Amino acid sequence: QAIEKDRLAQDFVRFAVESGVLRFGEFKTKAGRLSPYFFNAGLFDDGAKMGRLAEFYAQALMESGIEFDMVFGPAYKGIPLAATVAVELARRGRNVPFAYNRKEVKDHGEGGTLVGAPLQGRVLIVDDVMSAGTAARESIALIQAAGATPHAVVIALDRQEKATENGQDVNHSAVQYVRQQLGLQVCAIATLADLLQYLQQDDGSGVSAHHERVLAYRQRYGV
Ligand code: OMP
Repeated sequence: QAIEKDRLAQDFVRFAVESGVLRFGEFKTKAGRLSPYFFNAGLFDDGAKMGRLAEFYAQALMESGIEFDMVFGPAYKGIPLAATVAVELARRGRNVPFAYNRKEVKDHGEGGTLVGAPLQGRVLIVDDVMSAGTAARESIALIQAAGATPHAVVIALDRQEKATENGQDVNHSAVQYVRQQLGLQVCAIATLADLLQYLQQDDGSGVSAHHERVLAYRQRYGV
């Protein structure tokens, strides 16, 4: 099973690099760190790429054995993710309800901030990246406020870097915090370790040139 997961992760990293979603250069993260790589899920920008992405999420979820009653996509980037993952799960014989939130409260029409199926039972949050964990905490609070149980999180990429609390780096990652302190299960299609493994191989595409800088970044901010 570990081998399967490894293969899925390597296939996914290659797919993300080839789609131009995972890029190398100099990027500022939400936490203000200067990163030699950036994963921009918004660049899965056609039907084929979204379909393939959803297959990766569904496969990773099925391999993880995580149980859940419904999926939730946090605005904005989680919305198409939750929708397409729900479609892919249904295609694989597992039809579950899905919901998402809007960022602006609507005071007319249907009202409120939640759209889709009522939040209930064990909720699986579908999101793109976890770095410092700010986005995950917001989703968890929202699900709890609706009276449902935040049960698990599935993300495409776990950056495996130090979380921040009140602007200070701490010694655990956001994923570790969500797992250990909040008690949710977390499944990532790929991690920073998988990215480093991918960059180590010399397949002639030139990606190995980035290995050193990504490694230096991990030494500074990684857990
Ligand atoms: P946290 O909320 O700090 O966990 O950061 C997650 C968010 O960071 C994502 O939802 C993105 O907005 C952004 N992000 C990426 O999308 N890709 C990256 O490679 C890095 C980040 C980031 O800013 O840390």
